[in-house]
Amino acid sequence: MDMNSFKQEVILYSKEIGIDKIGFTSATAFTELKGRLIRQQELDYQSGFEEADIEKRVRPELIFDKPQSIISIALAYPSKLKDAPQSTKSDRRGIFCRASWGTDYHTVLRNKLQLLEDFIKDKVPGAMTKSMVDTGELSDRAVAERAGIGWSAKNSMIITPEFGSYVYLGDMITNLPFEPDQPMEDQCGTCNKCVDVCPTGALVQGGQLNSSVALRS
Ligand code: B12
Repeated sequence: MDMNSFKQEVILYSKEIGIDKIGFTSATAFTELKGRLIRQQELDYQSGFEEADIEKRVRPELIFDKPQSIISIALAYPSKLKDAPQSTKSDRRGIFCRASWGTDYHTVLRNKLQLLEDFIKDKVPGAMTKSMVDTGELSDRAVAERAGIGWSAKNSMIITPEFGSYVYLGDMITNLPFEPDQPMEDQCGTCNKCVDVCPTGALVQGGQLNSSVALRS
């Protein structure tokens, strides 16, 4: 099978089903991330939501038989509410975090990944896949960064040139040898505003978040 043209087919199909960005990376170990995760654990900077087994987080072959590639997807969420109801003295309105508007993002991304899995399996009999969104073993950001979805920013988010950081991420491990994409260059440069103004000080330094502070406040 010509993997390059199949990759293009997968990209085209992803657009059809409303995936905003897609990238491909190898399934090799996330070696740099490992040290990072150990350090976060030692410092007690973790949130408790992370997969506890660090080896599983950084070595895809521990959670999938003979992995060859990982597909990363990003879905943008709206950052502005059209015709937002005004809060008035007699009719007070609360403000919900924009990331919580609409259907739970886990459901939305899982459904898109399922469609993508069905498409791949239909075209390539014997294709194996394992998808995850947020609650899986892998670091969704580390996958997205390596697959060229965006850069790993100082505020610790993956920032895309198109949608900023307002994207949710999902991953699919496969046994197909898709050609990997290139990671994107860091675009934070010397800007340090997020760290300087972080109201709780949870951003300890560029790229490092102390979750225990973030969750306490
Ligand atoms: C635990 C967790 C949290 C914790 C801790 C967040 C954190 N910064 O670590 C808490 C509860 C605080 C949290 C909050 C939020 N989260 Co959260 N969270 C996760 C979860 C489950 C694991 C993240 C993790 O392992 N962090 C540990 C750090 C160490 O690793 P990492 O961020 O994954 O990977 C990066 C760093 O390791 C860095 N890195 C690696 N080596 C090195 C070396 C150096 C020197 C440096 C500087 C950096 C660096 O590069 C990696 C890739 O970018 C992921 C889902 C998943 N399974 O991955 C979602 C996830 C990261 N969260 C997400 C979101 C949307 C949020 C919130 C915006 C939710 C909200 N509305 O408030 C906030 C953002 C807060 C923030 N600035 O991070 C998205 C991020 C999307 C994006 N664009 O980046 C994810 C990917 C969920 C998803 N599938 O979409 N989250």
